[in-house]
Amino acid sequence: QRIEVDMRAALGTGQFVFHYQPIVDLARGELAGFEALLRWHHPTDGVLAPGRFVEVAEETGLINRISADAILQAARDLGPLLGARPELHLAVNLSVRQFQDESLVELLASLRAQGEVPLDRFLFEITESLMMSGDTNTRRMFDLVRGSGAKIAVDDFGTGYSSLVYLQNFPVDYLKVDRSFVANMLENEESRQLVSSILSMAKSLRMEAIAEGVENEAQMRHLQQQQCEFAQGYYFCRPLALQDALAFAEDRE
Ligand code: G
Ligand code: G
Ligand code: MN
Ligand code: NA
Repeated sequence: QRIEVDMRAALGTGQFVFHYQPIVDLARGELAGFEALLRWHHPTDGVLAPGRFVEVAEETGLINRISADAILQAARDLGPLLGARPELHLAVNLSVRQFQDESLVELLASLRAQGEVPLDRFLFEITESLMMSGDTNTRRMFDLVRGSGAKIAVDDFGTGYSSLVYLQNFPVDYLKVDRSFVANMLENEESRQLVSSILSMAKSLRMEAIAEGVENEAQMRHLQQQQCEFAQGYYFCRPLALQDALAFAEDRE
């Protein structure tokens, strides 16, 4: 497969970088952090989104190196910004395979050794399927990540089949409300009820909620009224290249 050959050649060359989507604190109307979204600056095919390459990266296991490189680079890039605004969080997606791999331990150690960004500024986004995998290593990894001070969010919450028991058994800090619910919540009573259930579930479990895919002011206001703590989406901002993310953060000071 050409893509795999290209991917191996790209390792360590800086072709994999993050774009950053702002996450806003709804009560304060302030920037709370960024979600890091992987992009591949392919030498001939342009800028590729994860949909084009993450599956192959996962199958080949290359995702661990690609992601670790990108995260270490992000920590260096964001060091000065986080120094100026220490309350910012950087949310990073980890697949099931990444979360269960020993290289996560090394990554946390490298981040700590690098010292640019304290680990408690990181928020790792995992999927519901990770909690259901039953892998005995998962629990150990959870404790390791939480022990480092990093936070954990469950991404796309509500689209998987996780039961409440998993949420009780795993120490999770945030639930991310899947954007499909947000997209429909003002027109569709069921989506609205779902969003409101997820928000109250988060509250009763002492977690905070981050709504994804907010595309207009009406959605933003509804979430604010429902006391959803954080939101992201095109209404606020698209994912930005590093320089633009820095400018965005400076504007909000
Ligand atoms: O912009 P968007 O196309 O970036 O992202 C599409 C999907 O790819 C999202 O579901 C997101 O969770 C996933 N994704 C983005 N960046 C990463 C990453 O660094 N690692 C992993 N495993 N998934 C990512
Ligand atoms: O699954 P993950 O949540 O990590 O997905 C992030 C994906 O959602 C990225 O592909 C990102 O580009 C996309 N995205 C971010 N904001 C919006 C939005 O407001 N609307 C839509 N449709 N997609 C969004
Ligand atoms: Mn995500
Ligand atoms: Na998501």
